Amino acid sequence: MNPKDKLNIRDILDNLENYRPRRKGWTWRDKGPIELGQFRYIQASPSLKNFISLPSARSLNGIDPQPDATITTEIASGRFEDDIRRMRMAAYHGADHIMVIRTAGQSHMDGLLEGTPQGVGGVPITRKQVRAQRKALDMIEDEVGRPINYHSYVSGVAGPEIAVMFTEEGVNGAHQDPQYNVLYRNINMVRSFIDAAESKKMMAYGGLAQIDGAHNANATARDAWKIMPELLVQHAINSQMSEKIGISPDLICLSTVPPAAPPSPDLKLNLPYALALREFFSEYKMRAQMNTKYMDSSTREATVTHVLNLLISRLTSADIQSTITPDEGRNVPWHVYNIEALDTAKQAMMGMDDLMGMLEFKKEGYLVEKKREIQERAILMMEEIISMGGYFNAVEKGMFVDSGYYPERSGDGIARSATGGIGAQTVIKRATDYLAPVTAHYGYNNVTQYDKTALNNPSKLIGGCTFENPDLIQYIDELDPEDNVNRRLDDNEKYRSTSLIKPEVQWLGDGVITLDLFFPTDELTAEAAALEVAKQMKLTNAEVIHKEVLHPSEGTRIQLKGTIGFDIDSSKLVLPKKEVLLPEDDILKYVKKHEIKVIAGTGGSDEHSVGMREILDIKHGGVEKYGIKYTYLGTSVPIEKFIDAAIETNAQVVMISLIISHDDIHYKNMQKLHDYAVEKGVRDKLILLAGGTQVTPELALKYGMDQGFSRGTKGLQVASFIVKKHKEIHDN
Ligand code: Z98
Repeated sequence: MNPKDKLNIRDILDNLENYRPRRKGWTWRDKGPIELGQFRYIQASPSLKNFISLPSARSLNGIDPQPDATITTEIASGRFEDDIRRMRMAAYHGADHIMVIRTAGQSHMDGLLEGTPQGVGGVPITRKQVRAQRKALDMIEDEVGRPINYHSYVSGVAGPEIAVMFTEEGVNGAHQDPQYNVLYRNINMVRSFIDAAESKKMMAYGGLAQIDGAHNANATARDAWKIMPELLVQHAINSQMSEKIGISPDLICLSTVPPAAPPSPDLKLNLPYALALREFFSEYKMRAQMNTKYMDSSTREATVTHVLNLLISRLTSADIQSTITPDEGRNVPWHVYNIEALDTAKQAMMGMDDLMGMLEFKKEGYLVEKKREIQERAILMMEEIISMGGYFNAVEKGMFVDSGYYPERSGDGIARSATGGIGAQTVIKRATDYLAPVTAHYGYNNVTQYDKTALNNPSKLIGGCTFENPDLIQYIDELDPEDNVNRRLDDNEKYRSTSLIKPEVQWLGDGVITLDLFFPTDELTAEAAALEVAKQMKLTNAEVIHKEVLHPSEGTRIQLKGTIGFDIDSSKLVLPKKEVLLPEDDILKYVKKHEIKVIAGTGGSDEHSVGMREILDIKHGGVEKYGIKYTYLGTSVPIEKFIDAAIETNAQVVMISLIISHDDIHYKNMQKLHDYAVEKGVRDKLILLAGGTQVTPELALKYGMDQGFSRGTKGLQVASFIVKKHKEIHDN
């Protein structure tokens, strides 16, 4: 794919029934020290083929060092076709683990849907959507030059069906934890564990990475940091089950969330916990997830907590680094927040590269004592669960997600009955001649009665099942004639195939914009005033998405979203010509070889010198930074003096600042400068540059200058022009 071309969703959907994933299973990043630009990084991974680097990389030759951890982004717009575009943007910013959130509470659906219905807060997972997204990611990973893992969730009573579909379609990772179903979705515990056994068996066959659900206890518990011992217990139960069923330990990922967040003493609570966890579960992988419990609508606050969480990841370890929080806490899962969170992770992780190569934890004192205390509490809890008769009995007695710091109990845990919940009484004992002719199947499968050689793969009886022979998969394109992607693509086709464009936050042509406002008043008034602004600006669906009191009476900040009702015709826009600047290093090298001298000043009766000084001085990146020497003649300099001084000092460049535009005096002075240079016979040798708020390049050229520079000009632009022109004149 060419970065200059947009993804064509219709092409992706074309012939989808015959698309086959090109690989199965999870891929970790290549890791190890790398040399990049002028630096050596230790906890790093090779650069991408196509990427967008951090803004500050502008001063570092655009390098884009990638951390060693797999970086996740969760995408949840509700339209899979728009999510695909976001995936491509995310990959350019360093995501190689794309988690598609299913529509809100999909665990409550009893079976798999087909087609491409629109979702709420995520997509209802279907084969067509999964296949289209895997196909798109196959293209995107070629573009960025790194494998991208595609991920969703295996839960609810449809769990095993979803696991089959994911394995068939080359999904690379999934959340799977029976405790999640039991505790948060009230699915019968017997059914959940049986389903989990089946699902995990298939995930093991498909090489999918598995993420557990312990983090949900953090998000649910009243005081998230008090359930630290239980988190270790939950991780233990799921990881042991997964390993015994056959998932390779390096694909068993513990979903760990730093349990606390500021204003609690973040690191004092989170660091001992992180160490306790990693010591207990060193053979497994850590999926470091953000703490959403204490996230609100402030992206600034969410980002700070995110960075503290990233610090924990660097102080301990993270194999997969999640970046969801600023989205999820704010509940505005828009393109821009996925990208911002990815950049936050990349920036913070590379900024903290090799932290533990320089530091060491104290061997005694608070940190080790607290770590051990958490571990002891977890072991005690596990022992009590065993003495109660096992997990099911413990859940019946409300042992889990209790807000007490174990062994303290508050009595507010989630209690479920072993005979109750969704799917209760649906588990029956397999008959003695039970047989399922499928490749990956948990437990008793009486295949040898038919074929002794089929013991290790019962699907041999039917010549291979859908895992070996994808042609057996029943592909259903669409079920709903209205709620499907074809309809949606038709509805917003004009934004794909004409020059019309519209601002968007998550869906093509959604027309949503955000406004950032400050009102010198209290919160309630500010909110009402913001909505009034929206009304007068003719925004529809206006909604306040964030407010921050700066002072109870002096002022409130409001962030507002609303929808505009018009399109922009991009073919009618007048685009400024984008000047290609020389790289800073090239300018420096050239000026070192060829001395360049400038005569500068404000011309005529112009006393405004600040802008010109900024272009000259090294402090704010003026031309001096590149080795160009200048003589500053001062303000209100007679026009002739510029040329005379240039001749006298052998300068090759004249820079004249002309702010005053009254009576077109700026044009007249440019012309005068040019004419006088001609009169003196030096025009060919001199580079004449004019600058000022009313000086456009077009007008400067018209009045005899070599170039004009307007408001917002930086020294680099001027230096780059001078070098290019100098080369041209002196032919070198
Ligand atoms: C995350 N987005 O972990 P529903 N299984 C497990 C889960 O943690 C989840 C689901 C299934 C966050 C947290 N987690 C959200 C173990 C969800 C999803 O019921 O369809 O929402 O299941 O990345």
